[in-house]
Amino acid sequence: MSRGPNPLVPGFNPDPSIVLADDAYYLVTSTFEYLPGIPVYRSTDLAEWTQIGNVATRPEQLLIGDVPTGLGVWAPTIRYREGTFYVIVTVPMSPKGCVVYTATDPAGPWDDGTTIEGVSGIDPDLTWDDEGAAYVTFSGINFDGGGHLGVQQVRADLTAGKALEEPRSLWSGTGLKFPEAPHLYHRGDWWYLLIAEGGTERGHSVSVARGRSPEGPFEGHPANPVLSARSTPRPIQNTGHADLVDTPDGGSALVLLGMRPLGATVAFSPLGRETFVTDVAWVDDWPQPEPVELAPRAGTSTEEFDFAAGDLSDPGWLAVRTLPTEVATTDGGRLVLTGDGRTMADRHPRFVGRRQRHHISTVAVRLDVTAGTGGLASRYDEHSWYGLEAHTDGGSTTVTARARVSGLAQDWTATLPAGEVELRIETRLPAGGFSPEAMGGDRIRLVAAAGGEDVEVTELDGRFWSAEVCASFTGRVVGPYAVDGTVAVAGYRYTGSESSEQHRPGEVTPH
Ligand code: 6LW
Repeated sequence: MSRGPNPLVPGFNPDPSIVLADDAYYLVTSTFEYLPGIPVYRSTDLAEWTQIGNVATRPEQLLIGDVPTGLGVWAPTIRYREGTFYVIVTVPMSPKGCVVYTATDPAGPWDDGTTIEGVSGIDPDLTWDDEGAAYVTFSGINFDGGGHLGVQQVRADLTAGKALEEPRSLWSGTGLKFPEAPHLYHRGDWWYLLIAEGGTERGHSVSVARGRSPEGPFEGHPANPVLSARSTPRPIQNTGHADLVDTPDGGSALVLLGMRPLGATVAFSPLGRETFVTDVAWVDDWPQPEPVELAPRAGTSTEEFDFAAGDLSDPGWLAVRTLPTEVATTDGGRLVLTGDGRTMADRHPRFVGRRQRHHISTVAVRLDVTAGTGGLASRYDEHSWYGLEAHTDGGSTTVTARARVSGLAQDWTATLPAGEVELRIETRLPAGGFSPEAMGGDRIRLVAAAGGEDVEVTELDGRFWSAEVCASFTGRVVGPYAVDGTVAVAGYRYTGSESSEQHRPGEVTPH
């Protein structure tokens, strides 16, 4: 039986990196233009995870206040050595560049980070040789337009923040595009170099090489790539960007990113790139990963916030290019957002949200919109979002459902009685078979309820808010926002579950 559950850490959680330290596992993922940056998840059994904090909880740690969408925090690596946790990451288009953070408690606080000069690229890995020399191995990129340089490496002084040599080229895979996400491990007599290649889309793959020293030379596995879902009907696609770890039962496993596409033919992934796990066997001193199997947790997962004091301190809240506490405050058991005219189409919306983690989900907020205009939105980025916006004026509340896809805009309006309004975003699996609905992504219902009335304002085809269409590295983040005046949120409720049916894009049914 394959290891699970899968997804292991659901929702927008790409580029996972993992470390085992003192009988606990710690896992970090990418956050791009969101703050706080780099969630830290903890597990003692490699199966159930709790977010215990974030690496970047102070804006000066990342300097992404104006970073272009999709850049920001890319692909962290977490490691542990002699009582200290290290996270190394690149922050493209921020002055931080390639930066190493340290902490003695992975829940934080983490330090402000030390930039390593002389590393031009993405996806840095950190390891030490037997003498304690630090190696940074990365995917080299010439940001002045020179393109991809393959996997490179430098010895580095982490305290002084500089490379100790010019980058050297290492083994860079089998020739597929974008050799990236390198991780180096010392096991027995070998150093293993694990990389991703093929790009983060359907061709994504894991390849491995080994050598006698961290600097190589490395020889590739004869059957590389050792893992890929490309051109298969597997329900988990895009598998790659892996990190190796020992399992509690004495074996090995990879954590890696993947996507769960929906739709009958061409398939769309509403939740973006998530974190998965799979077992690894060792054959002739080579790692041999198992295919990644879908194994969602059973039952319904619920999260509820009533905004009694301190509720925004939960580490799962996100805001765009700023901290959630800069956008919203709690007051008298309510979350208060103040608008300044900016909408969800702005690069700095007055919005706080949480990851959508299940295909079948409902997010509901209860709002007082007598002193302002605002609502509930699901965001991929400022070009791609949908939601419900409300304002109470006199005896009624006007609710507008808004859908935005890269410059295309459509609105629908409903009128409800005045008073507290509940706004709900509900997502469901697409229909089976070959109906027109089955050709799209998930089905999204935008619902408003007030004064005993429950109105479906519109239903949307979720393909337009999927990683494939949004061309985005992120996923859906759902939460309340304000446009004008003040909007008070009395409660936030998330429920999510998965179907036990396996969706296999493009699978041929024998008859
Ligand atoms: C990441 C790279 C990639 O740095 O996408 O999955 C980039 N592949 O390895 C952003 O997540």
